[in-house]
Amino acid sequence: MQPKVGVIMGSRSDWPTMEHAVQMLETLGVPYETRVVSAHRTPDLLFEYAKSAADRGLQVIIAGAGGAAHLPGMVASQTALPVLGVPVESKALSGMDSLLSIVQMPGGIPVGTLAIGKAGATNAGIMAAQIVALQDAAVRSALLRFRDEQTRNVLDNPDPRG
Ligand code: RP5
Repeated sequence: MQPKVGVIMGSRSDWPTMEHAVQMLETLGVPYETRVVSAHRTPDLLFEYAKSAADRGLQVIIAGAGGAAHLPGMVASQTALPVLGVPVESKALSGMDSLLSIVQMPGGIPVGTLAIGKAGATNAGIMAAQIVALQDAAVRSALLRFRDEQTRNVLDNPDPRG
């Protein structure tokens, strides 16, 4: 199926975080592609990927990076597609460096920045599906089912001791 979401990350070392975005897209039935694109190590690929994304049928890009996390912002500078940024938890600064690098965009070039780490990647997957769902009834139904199950799971298990 034609991918609607691009999930990119600065390094293979980001995959343990970014796989949570991919898992949500699979759960919600959203076609996606995933690959490593580094702002610093493969800048030409970054430009080529971002510039061609819309013409290739992508509707949203999820970009995860850690440390000096320039990938989401630079991708956003080269496409009018919505870009969701996931700050990967870095060893040195626990992801605060990633978060601040991604969230402090100058006015005019937005990146929708999620939380640091697994929760951020998970929510990036859900939010990308929400954007796709604006024009895709099957994804909308899957999202509503997911939310219902999540609610039911909490209500059916009220005792926190198990
Ligand atoms: C960033 O540098 C990547 O997004 C990664 O989070 C971080 C470290 O990369 P590696 O040195 O592990 O490849 O570009």
